[in-house]
Amino acid sequence: MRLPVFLLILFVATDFGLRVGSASGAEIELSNAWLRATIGQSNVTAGYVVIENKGTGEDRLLSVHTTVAAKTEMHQTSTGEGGIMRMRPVSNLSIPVGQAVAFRSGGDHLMLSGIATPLKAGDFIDLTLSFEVAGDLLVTAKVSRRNPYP
Ligand SMILES: [Cu+2]
Repeated sequence: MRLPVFLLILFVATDFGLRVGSASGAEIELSNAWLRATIGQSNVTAGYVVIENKGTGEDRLLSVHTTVAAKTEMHQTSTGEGGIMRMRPVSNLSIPVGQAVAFRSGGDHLMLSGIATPLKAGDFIDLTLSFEVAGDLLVTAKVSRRNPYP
């Protein structure tokens, strides 16, 4: 009797999750994820991903997590006085309908710190992006010295 009950619970839970997801109107697509390979013994690096909202409702990126870094922040880059680039962490990021928000080299980026093991070119690292509406989405990032999606 145990197995059918378990399957029923799983089915109900999955069905409920799908309904919540489709009612919200947010449909998030993640692409071009990559992390810059760490240099020497450095324990920080930047990450990049394109987030596209193909749904009918706004969504919001709340946090990013990966097991290889103690902390992953969303950083916005701006050019200040004298053309000096500054970056500051933001607590969340709006993903408007029909738009693609890109973390890209030279612009907004993910900032990974507390990396215990160096990230080598050719590695693949899973990132979990938590959205207000779409929930947790997983994307696999390629580790590279330069943008592998030119
Ligand atoms: Cu940064």
